Amino acid sequence: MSSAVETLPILLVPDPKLRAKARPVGGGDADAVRALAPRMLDAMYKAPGIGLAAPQVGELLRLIVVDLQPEDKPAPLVLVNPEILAASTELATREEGCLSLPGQYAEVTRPARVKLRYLDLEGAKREIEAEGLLATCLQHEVDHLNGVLFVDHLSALKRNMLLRKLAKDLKGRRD
Ligand code: K1U
Ligand code: ZN
Repeated sequence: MSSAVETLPILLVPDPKLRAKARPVGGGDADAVRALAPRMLDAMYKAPGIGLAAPQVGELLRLIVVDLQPEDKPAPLVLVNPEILAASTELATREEGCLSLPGQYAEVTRPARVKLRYLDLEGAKREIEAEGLLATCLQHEVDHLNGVLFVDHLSALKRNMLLRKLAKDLKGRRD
């Protein structure tokens, strides 16, 4: 008998769970979240990626994980019930990808800096101020908690092109 914990599969577009609004983590979720967070980090490192939101692994909870330096020395961040408290008026454009839309990339414009409030795994209130790739990644992950994908920030034309290409690529993988 094997005791190995299986890697969580990452849902792909058009899974409806990726379009649902996740619910806040409550006191009764503490054990489930403490078990889920390391499994999400494991799935993110293996993908590989720099962020992952619970809905991407089928759990409609407001929980995200981020690590911008997965191949260097790990610096995992686990954010429970993250909320964007402030966003700069200055914008930044950066190429984004998404583990739920494998192989698809596009330039997305978002606030350059953000301040978030969240709970850590011990339930302590924390705040983080971010700029650069971390700001982009945190906004991308919080979007996932609201059923929003990076393609929603694009024009309808670019979005549809990208979604059609994804459908074709995924069909190619299956055939
Ligand atoms: O949420 C996700 O789907 C993860 C996504 C996060 C993200 C990437 C880029 C900009 C914004 C948000 C990814 O991690 S896609 C993969 C990726 O960017 C990457 C993979 C390996 C090494 C470095 C980056
Ligand atoms: Zn994503």
